[in-house]
Amino acid sequence: MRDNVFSKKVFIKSVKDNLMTQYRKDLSTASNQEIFQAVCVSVKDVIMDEWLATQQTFAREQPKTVYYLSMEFLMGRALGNILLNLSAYDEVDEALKELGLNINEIEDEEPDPALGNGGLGRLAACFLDSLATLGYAACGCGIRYRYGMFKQQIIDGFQVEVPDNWLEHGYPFELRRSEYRYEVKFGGHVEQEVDENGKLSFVQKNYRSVWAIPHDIPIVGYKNNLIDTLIIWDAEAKEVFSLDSFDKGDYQKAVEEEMLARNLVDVLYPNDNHVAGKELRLKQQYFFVSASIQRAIERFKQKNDNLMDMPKKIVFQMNDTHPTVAVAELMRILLDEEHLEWDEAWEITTHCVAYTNHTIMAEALEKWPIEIFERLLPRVYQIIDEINRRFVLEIQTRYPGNEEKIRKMAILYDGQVRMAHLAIVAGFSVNGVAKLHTEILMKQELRDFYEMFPDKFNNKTNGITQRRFLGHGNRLLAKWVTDKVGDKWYTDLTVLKDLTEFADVPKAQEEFMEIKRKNKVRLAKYIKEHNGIDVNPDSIFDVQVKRLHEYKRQLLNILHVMYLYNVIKEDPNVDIYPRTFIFGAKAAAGYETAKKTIKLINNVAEVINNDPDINGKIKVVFIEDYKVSNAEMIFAAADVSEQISTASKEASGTGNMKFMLNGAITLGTLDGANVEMYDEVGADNIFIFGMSADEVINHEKLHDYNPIDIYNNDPQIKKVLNQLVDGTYSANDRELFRTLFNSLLHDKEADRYFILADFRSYAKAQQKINRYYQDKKSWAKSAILNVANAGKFSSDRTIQEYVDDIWHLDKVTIDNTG
Ligand code: 26W
Repeated sequence: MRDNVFSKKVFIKSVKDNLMTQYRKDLSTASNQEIFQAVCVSVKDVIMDEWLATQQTFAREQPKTVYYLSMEFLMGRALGNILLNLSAYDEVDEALKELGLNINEIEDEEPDPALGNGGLGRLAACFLDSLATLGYAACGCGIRYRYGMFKQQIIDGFQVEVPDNWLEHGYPFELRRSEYRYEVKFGGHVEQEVDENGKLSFVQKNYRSVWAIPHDIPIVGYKNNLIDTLIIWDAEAKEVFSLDSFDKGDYQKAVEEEMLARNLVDVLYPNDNHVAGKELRLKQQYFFVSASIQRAIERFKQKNDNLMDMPKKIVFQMNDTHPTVAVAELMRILLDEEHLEWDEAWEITTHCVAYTNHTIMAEALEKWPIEIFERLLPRVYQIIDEINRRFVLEIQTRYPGNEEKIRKMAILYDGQVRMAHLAIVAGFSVNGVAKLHTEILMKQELRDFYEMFPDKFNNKTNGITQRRFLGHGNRLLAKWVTDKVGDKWYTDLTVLKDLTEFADVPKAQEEFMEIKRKNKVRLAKYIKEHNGIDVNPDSIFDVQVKRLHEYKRQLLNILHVMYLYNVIKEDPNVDIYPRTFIFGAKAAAGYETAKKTIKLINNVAEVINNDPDINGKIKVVFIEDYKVSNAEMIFAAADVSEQISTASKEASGTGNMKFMLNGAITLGTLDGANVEMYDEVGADNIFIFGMSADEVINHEKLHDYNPIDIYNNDPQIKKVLNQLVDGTYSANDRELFRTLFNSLLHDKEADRYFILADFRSYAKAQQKINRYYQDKKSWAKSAILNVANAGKFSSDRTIQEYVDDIWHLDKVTIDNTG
């Protein structure tokens, strides 16, 4: 069937027909958005058949299914990716050309569904792509936020948040399935009842409830006819509120349920690695978790009659602590609705749920006040209380008389529910996302739990999908790679190793650098259009794109730019190869220091870019609204990848891998997955600087770090810091950056991310890069070797490890002849 629709002729006809039936327009009168919608309908026709075939195969073969529970899925645009995975991209490209259309412009019409903040959400999206491609039954479960991650505008150098109304024109790839809705209950109180068999049961009374309505989004496997599903849940009021309900009885209840449904899924919390502790967020968590578990159990029961077999067919992977209320919700359903005994329910739960930790940042640990929990989820709270009671007994048996252990490990403590503890106690697997991260969890953060449950702990180093981040994002390099080593890399990234032999070949080096240059020209054009800044495609593109957070140290990067500026001002002939420092980052709306850093970057850009003395040596660009769609283009164009977090703070990082795959050379600390990238690519092809994780952790323990000493003893650093408050970058308001200045020198925990401690070592590494780039051959060789050694960082590898060690899924093949 595919061949048919994607033969050029059939496809063109189908698009034209769709334009006619949907809009009564032809190509000459339709807008690009209308053409985009028409193209999507044509593509959807193909998908529908395969989607159905996949679901039928799953129903028949009953493979074990992973339910990936995640508050965030940062999918990025679907059209291009779907075409690529259907192996129809080139045909559609040509077909559109024949119609006088440019596929990129059509793709640009798609809203970028940004239902996530950053790394964790994008990882979930890569995982779904790999699951489908590897042939596993998977169901992503998330929330259909009406407003995703805000759009960022930069106005006068400041970040301004604009709502992201991604559903404005309708989302062509979702399928609303109101027939599969579930009820989710909040509030009220619990009553004990004795049923007809004399058994005690717990019933939630006087609650408010909403419908959870699933919307299915297809996850198209790469050339294998398999289509998995991402379900995003929308909330709907149980009955449309009308004034008539005066008569029907509970007016107040009707109003409250209407309000509940209306607000529940309005907006994604734009915090990354920082909890806001808002009650609505807990409601969101319970809402999508409850609906997803209800659905999983219902599906299971359609074909199985023994619930004790659930662990053979279902695994729930909890993406960080956000969905860990799943533990108690699963218990509740098994106890109250399926009428199992506690021990049976616990047996099932503890073999069905697994937990991934994505961060060691203390401020990201989710803890909910018991008061909120109890009020919002009274029965779920009772169950958590009982899980905690039993767990505390276990601690006491294991460590008699050791109150300290209870204090440190209990799930309920100090008036709070500690979600990570709940996840670890109930989960049969606890994993970190890079080797170093997992080690830190086992030795420091979760040490007591590791001691008690060593077998639960394991590492799964993150990965990225090469289909989107090379195949789609960097078509030129993808073709070059295929020419050199064949196209097997689409499903086996380790074949990139075969590029090694080309690293030393001058012709290959030239081709590679030419592709990089073309990608830089493409990005330069984007920057000109979006930022109005001219950049030189022959300069080094030095890029830091990621969420703005103090631990990621964008401040270190920009302070170094300020330092370079001083160096050039002092000696205009200094040997500095032209460099463009490119930033892209969103700051959480309430994160003042992060927002100030954005303003600083923009003000530094303003000063430096307009100073004729600089003579094109350095330029600073802040790319507005960094998101998945422009990220693909940015990775492709980068020469230097800045991965400069304070060692021990970045759990893994995944942007680092995307840059590497696109042949950028990493400038980084030995943090997160950088450590493993270093192991793969070798010391000659990566620039490492700064303190090690152990050193950082030691300073934190000893409280012996004093940034003032560095400030006082290093005149160049002193000068840069003083420029934060002497008007150099804020002539009209010298106090503008005082908070940044103080955060480095005078706050209680001054420079808690060791920026000054690592500054010299960073500057030195930057200087090495300056020299190395001028040796074009060596640079090209290293860059090619980065691509060649990126094989490990495919999310296909990661997913296969999850399957082998945690999920134990069955491989499925879809027969497409039927
Ligand atoms: C509750 C507030 C909150 C929101 C988001 C806390 C924590 C988060 C996420 C865990 C933050 C996040 O995205 N973490 C990133 O996860 C990536 C995927 O594993 C890692 O590569 C990054 O290092 C990690 O920061």
